[in-house]
Amino acid sequence: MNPLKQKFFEKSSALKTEMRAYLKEKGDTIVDEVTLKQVFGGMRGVKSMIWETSQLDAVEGIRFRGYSIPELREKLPSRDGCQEPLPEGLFWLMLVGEIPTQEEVNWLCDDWEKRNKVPQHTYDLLDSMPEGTHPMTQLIAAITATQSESVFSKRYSEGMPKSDYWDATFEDAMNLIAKLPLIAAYIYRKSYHGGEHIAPDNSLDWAGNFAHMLGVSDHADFESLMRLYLTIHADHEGGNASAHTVHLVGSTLSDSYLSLAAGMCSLAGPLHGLANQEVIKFIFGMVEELGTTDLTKEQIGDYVKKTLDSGRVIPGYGHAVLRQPDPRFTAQKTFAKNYIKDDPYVNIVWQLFEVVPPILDSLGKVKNPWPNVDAHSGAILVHYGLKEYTYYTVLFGVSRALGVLSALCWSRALGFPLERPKSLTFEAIKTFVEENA
Ligand code: CMX
Repeated sequence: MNPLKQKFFEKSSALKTEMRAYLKEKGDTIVDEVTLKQVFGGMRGVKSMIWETSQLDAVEGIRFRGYSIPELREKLPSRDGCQEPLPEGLFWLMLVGEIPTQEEVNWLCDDWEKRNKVPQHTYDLLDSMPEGTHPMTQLIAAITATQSESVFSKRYSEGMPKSDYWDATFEDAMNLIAKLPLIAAYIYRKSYHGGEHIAPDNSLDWAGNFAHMLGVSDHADFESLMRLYLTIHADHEGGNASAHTVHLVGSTLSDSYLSLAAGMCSLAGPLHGLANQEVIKFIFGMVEELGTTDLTKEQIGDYVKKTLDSGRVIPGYGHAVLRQPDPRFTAQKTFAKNYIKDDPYVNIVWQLFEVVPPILDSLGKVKNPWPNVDAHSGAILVHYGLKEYTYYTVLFGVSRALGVLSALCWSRALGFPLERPKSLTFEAIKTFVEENA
């Protein structure tokens, strides 16, 4: 058995035994009360699932297995000459709860390289899609088509016992993650560069190779950006829409491919991952209307208010859980400060950071006026030449696969059942309230 799989098996078997015993003893403990506001309001904050790979605090932001983003930047292995962490290291950490050694990360890098073959019919399907098909639609279709490779699906049809679900899910997760940069780069080159594809450079790491195959910049800093980007977007505990979708669909024993494709459908919504394209579109629109990138705060403020008055949201701001600036925003701001000097679009992102929160606060209804992860990414990508913003959510999706698929391995290893919450009609709610007044 490979070293990561062996470690995962040992850790998950131990936790499964511990959890079962714990539930037997404490299973009737009440952990939450649910109000009508939560029932009607998108289940905000209802404690109702187990997600081992990361946990979100409203003020502090995300912690992956207890480590904050600044700690990950310091502790995760990196590649020679690059200060940013390797996403392979984060995957290892999420899967087995330990910061890997450099050797372990090198092993994972090599293992993914061996698994990174994409079936021809996936490329043929992408080639058959009409010009202008949104890259997220292409990604979802391509992941679904690649499901023909699913080890879980094959073994299930052959009568796989429950005790082996974790193993087949592990194989699918590893295979799919290894293939995703090739699929995603293919979508990019096909959509914006006349189908001139760039062969992988297998001497590079997972993120570095992805940056190479995108072919937007031969600057080593772009590879560094991709390593950071693919690390910080990976996971945001289990209740966010893309993660929860993967969890829900996976609970039916749909394999990793179908579960991830479903999660990508969630990520493709403008209130979630698509916000990263909406942010730069918003900034481009503002620059076009005002005729300059040299904007005053008053001009930006007026444009923001006009957007709000027209009944739209300010993309990249607000969050369902966070109540402070998103540390993923701050990590990108730090990156931009270290690597980029005086870029007009980066400067606008920083001006928006000063202008937007007081305006959103003044509306009196926005619970979190601060920037989220999507507020910054576009301006940095534009700086390195990746200007085709309809592609941005695909980058988010490639990263998100690391978190949701490692979590899916845990779900199958811990034997979590089919998810099935209760819904009610409004009439039933009113009757319940009356009877319990
Ligand atoms: N601009 C304008 N209005 C906003 C707002 C924003 N950025 N954020 C919240 N509001 C509004 C909501 O639309 C809601 O208005 P109504 O009561 O009129 O419907 C009100 O403020 C209360 O919303 P909330 O409780 O503060 O926020 P929610 O938990 O309902 O929604 C989110 C969270 C992210 C959907 C929302 O802040 C938003 O629409 N932001 C802009 C889109 C965005 O950046 N999404 C990306 C999030 C990160 C990610 O998943 O990638």
